[in-house]
Amino acid sequence: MHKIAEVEIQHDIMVANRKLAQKNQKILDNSNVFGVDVLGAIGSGKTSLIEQLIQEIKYPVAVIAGDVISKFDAGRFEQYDVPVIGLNTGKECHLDAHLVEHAFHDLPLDEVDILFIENVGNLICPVDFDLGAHMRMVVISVSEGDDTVEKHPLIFKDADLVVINKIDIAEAVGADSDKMVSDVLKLNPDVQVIKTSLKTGEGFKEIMEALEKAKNE
Ligand SMILES: Nc1nc2c(ncn2[C@@H]2O[C@H](COP(=O)(O)OP(=O)(O)OP(=O)(O)O)[C@@H](O)[C@H]2O)c(=O)[nH]1
Ligand SMILES: [Mg+2]
Repeated sequence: MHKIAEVEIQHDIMVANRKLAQKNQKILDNSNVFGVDVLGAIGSGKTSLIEQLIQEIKYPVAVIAGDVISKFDAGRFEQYDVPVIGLNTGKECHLDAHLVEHAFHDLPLDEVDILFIENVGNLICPVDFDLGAHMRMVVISVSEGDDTVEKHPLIFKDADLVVINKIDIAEAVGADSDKMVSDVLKLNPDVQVIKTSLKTGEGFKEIMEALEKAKNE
């Protein structure tokens, strides 16, 4: 009996979130904003990647930074003089469409072309919570181990772009980055997978091109 009630509540939450996500996408579309949900493993380089993109992208950019507690990542983005909203999720391990909609109220969306939404770092909870973004970019790194994709398949099935970061340290941590690429493609044959090092710059240009292409589609 107890289990049945839990499933129903969960179901309602998912339905409500999907509706709000659709509403969010309409809000973005009305302001001509391309939304990118940046999700992936903890410490894989999500903030570092967005920081570099902010500096290179020629369009006006804004960021929503999701963290369990604190405003560490929001603080990192603020130094680039772009609109930033830090969202705390408290005990939750993911952003949801309702939280993101609140952040929209405090962003000058009509002056923005690309909105990056950095989700809470992990490969499990954010999967089911559509935020209304146009693109899901999943960032993992070799330091989580080259079996990460096999162990957490769901997040890769819905990804529009997968970044495998920190290839500069692949040898040091004994990870086979090519295996990680082929594991992603087994789950999602059409997705673009880009190997990067944000330390050496390898692969960064391809991410810029992939974003530009997706934005203009
Ligand atoms: N060697 C190496 N280190 C990197 C690379 N990219 C990021 N880092 C480092 O990895 C650490 C974590 O980077 P962040 O950008 O904070 O990672 P994150 O995914 O935003 O982390 P959370 O928000 O806490 O989940 C930092 O010390 C970065 O300098 C890379 O390509 N190579
Ligand atoms: Mg971060």
